[in-house]
Amino acid sequence: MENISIQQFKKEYVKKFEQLYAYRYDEGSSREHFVALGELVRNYYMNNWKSTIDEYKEKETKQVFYFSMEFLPGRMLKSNLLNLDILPVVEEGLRELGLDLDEVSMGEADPALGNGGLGRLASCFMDSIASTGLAGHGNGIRYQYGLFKQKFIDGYQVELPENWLRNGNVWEVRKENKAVIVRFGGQVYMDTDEEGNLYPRYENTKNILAVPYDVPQIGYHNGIVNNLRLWSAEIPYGEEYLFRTEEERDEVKQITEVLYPDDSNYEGRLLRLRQEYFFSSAGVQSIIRYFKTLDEDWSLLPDKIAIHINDTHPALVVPELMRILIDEEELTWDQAWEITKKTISYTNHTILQEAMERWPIDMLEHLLPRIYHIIAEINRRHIEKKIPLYGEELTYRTTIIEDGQVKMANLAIIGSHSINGVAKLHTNILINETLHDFYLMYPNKFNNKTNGITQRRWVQLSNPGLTSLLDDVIGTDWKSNPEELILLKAHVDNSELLNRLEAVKLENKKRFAKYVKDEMGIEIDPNAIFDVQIKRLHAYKRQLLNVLHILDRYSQIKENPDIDIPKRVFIFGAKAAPSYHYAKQIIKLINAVADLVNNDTDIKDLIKIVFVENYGVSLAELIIPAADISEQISLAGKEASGTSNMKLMANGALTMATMDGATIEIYDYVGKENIYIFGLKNNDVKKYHQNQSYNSRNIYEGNASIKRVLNMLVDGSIPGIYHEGQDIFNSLVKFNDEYFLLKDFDSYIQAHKQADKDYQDREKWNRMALLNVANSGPFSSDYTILRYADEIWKIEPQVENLIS
Ligand code: 26V
Repeated sequence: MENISIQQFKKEYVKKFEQLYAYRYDEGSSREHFVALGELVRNYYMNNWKSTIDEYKEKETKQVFYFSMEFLPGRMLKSNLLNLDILPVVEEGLRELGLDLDEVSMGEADPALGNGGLGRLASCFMDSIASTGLAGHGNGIRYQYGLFKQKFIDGYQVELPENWLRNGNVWEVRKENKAVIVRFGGQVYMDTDEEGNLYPRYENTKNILAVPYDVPQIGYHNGIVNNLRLWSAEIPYGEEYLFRTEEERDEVKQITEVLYPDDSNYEGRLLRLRQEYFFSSAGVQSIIRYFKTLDEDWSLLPDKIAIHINDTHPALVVPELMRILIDEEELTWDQAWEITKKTISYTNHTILQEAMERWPIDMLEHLLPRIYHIIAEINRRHIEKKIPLYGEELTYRTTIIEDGQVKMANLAIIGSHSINGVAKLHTNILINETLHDFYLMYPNKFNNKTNGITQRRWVQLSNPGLTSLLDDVIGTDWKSNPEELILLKAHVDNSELLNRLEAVKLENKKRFAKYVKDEMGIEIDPNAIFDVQIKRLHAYKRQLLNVLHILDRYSQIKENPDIDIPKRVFIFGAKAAPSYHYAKQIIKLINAVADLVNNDTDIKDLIKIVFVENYGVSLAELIIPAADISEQISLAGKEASGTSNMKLMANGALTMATMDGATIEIYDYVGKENIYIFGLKNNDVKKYHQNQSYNSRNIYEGNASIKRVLNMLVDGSIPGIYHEGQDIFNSLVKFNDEYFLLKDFDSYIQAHKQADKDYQDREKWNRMALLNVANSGPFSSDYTILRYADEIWKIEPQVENLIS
């Protein structure tokens, strides 16, 4: 982006606005201003978008395609301005026009095309791929409705549709000329042509048109603009007569209508399988079409293209690529198989067995007959080849098809050259436990890639106060090379700086407090400790343990009103899957405890509870800079990585944590003095399971404070939770507390007592906060993505990087 002056920007902006709306710009709403600004900003990147894509093609640069069922980009306006290096000019220009960029930015819808960590990671990766100058693109689904909008009614979660496209989307470009056909259903017969070659003949298939909408992925100050391609399902032109009934037409629309709001409990739903094949097939077809413009030699495909699959949701790319190479390009099975494996790589994102995808054979065979044939043949050859090497027992434990089901993780591992976990512990658990049989077969496929986050969105954009502090103290190089944040360490004893850090935090807390007052009518004290747990609601993440701590603290204060502890504000943000009954009961519990505690004047505001509605990327941007404590309290061995832990750390929050996921690596960097660790370790949990020696009722009976807190769930102390209180109590006492909350309770309480004490010594606290910021550099997704590029995708940055 060549330099643009404030004057010029203002002129162009006013002209753009008035051309769009035919009235004066100062009469516009934020939404209209957002659209006008978006339209103008498009002009600033369109040339680079075209030249980036042209150049990759001209130079035949190897490109990676990141297939993900979910992306959570957040609002894109400010991020695009930042990366184009025109944020200050636009901000000032608007100010001079009497407009406020932050307000204009609120006119943009936040695309919630994902559930949680996996989708947000995909978007951090898209930003990092472009910003480190890598040739890489996203491939996903353009859901008409994003993740449901959450409301609380009487403390219960209610889900409303999220029609994020209602007012259009300025960033996307519909590319009808790049549409492809995706085939479903029907029958397939193997026939021979005149030359005696076998080929599949299809009958009665339903052909759906996949239309791409491309969204630019702008690199940070480097002129690169990559592509995020989101597919939408339509009836093919001129074939409307084949979709005569309302039902048939609806079936097409439905494919890309809604995002499944479940992120942990696998359900074999036909529509979901349709979605998975739809975007996998469309993506592979468009890649193949591109490759054919370059080369005739199929063996070069893995030298020009890498396909990465974000969890198993796009695992059908394996048989789809095989299908195209064999059926359409007439390669032999062995040729096609080598190419497929070399092209595809896979990331696993979960340890939970209940989240592993398995499709019933009948369903797959019916919906995708040819694809099923190919999977069955992959499986047959796998068994035939591995039995002589590994014996029957091990081989049969690794089959793709078993008990009438197709196991997608097994397909992804067998059909790719790389499988990685997302934090060291997670990868070790895959290697030693969950996927051990595969590790014995393919030790070289396994590798770790600890997750990361982009400091551009999560520090520069969301925390301008911290950003200018950093610029003043260590210079600006950290922005392109976040490891430079470690330079901050040299200033750990500079008390003036520590005070400034505290002042920045206070400002951010005031900003959030204002939101809470305006939106929820709750008054919170910015001098209190802001204690934050923001993530999907799930039993293993143990929001309930957080609540038990609050209830314990509440009882202590009631007992001893003169207790000398700092004020605390407990902040929650969490959506529950609509069908996840227990998670929804915990939402109700948190809201009921909030009602009780927030309105109890006896406790003199020593505790406040804020459960924000509709937590998502935009709210995260407001909450994270205001956090003092980051709750990462999953049962050890359950959270694959976590990424809010990294965002919170980068913003100077202290982590309250079990040794789980990437939090272990945070601990390794900041050191034990600058983090609060409590609870069982993964090995302890394993031992309890092996010996079946855990007995939560004994703990309940033998621990007075636990007993007091749990009794509150059932004795009417908390109004309005008659059923929920009983069910939750039973889960902890009668059904043996699956996630060991009671076992970890005491050490959790102790850790919080230590945090109270430390907060009263503000210099100490600020020093710890500073060291957290200083050590957060290694968790930049830029480094993560460069390791993917180097070790898995074998691609190199196309521009000079400051990163060594
Ligand atoms: C899983 C499933 C399984 C059932 C079908 C629907 C569905 C939809 C989404 C998902 C994603 C669950 C996996 C996930 O989000 N894992 C999270 O990935 C983060 C990024 O690697 C990681 O930080 C979190 O620890 C992990 O829980």
